Amino acid sequence: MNKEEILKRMRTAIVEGNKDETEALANEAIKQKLDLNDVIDKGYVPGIEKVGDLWEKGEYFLPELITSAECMKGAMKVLRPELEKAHVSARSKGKVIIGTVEGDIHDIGKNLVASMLSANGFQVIDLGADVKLEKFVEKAEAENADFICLSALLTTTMLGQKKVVEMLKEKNLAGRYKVLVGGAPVNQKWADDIGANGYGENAMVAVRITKKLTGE
Ligand code: B12
Repeated sequence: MNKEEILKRMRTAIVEGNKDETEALANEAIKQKLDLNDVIDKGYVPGIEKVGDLWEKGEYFLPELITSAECMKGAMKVLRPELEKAHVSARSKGKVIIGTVEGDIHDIGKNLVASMLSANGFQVIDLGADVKLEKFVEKAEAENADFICLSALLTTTMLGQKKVVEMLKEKNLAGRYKVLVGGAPVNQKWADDIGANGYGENAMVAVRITKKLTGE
């Protein structure tokens, strides 16, 4: 199998949600000593982007999206040790701290956003769900992050997003991090009202906005 064939099959495997094939191809790429940044950028990422498009068009539903995101995670799990071993860091577009805010255990959407960002070249630090608000700021500081992504699915917990923005202001860190908000009860108006830098209605939009904010 030549490189082009491998990249094409990677795209297809992600779109079809074929985990075994996705991982087998990652191993094949390692065996053939292919440029792993190319493998991610030209093989897997176009696959997950296609999945996002199909989802936005209403042709794919949540189960397909989750399966493809899992495939993507599986591929990255195979590739990551090799990338580290070779001291070739994947071309990171920026560092993202993400989590679902305190009091809220919904994490499906947050996980999708984290996977999509990671698949699109961002270094993602996922703090999980029900995350103490101070932890977002502490972790962003400790990791020298570029973005803080806050997910909230409850009308009560979305207030946590506002509090994080306020916390940043209190600590004179306003503008230091780009804050993105999302979740079912959240909208652009809310993002504007609380002074967040962006709102994404779904994972693909989250990627688009994050890329835009990095100047891409
Ligand atoms: C699944 C679900 C659950 C599961 C969660 C499982 C899990 N591990 O996540 C369980 C059963 C545990 C659950 C529990 C509860 N739930 Co619930 N849940 C849902 C449900 C049906 C789907 C949520 C979901 O996963 N959607 C699919 C994902 C893909 O979509 P998403 O989360 O919106 O994420 C996308 C975008 O919003 C965006 N996005 C998300 N986060 C971010 C972040 C950033 C930065 C960006 C840019 C974008 C972004 O991208 C994502 C991917 O495309 C919703 C209904 C709904 N319509 O949302 C109710 C819902 C959110 N739940 C609700 C409630 C009330 C509860 C409970 C309080 C119920 C109870 N009485 O115990 C508890 C909450 C407990 C707690 N403290 O958190 C209400 C909230 C009402 C409100 N207005 O506050 C809803 C709306 C149901 C309803 N109509 O009443 N729930």
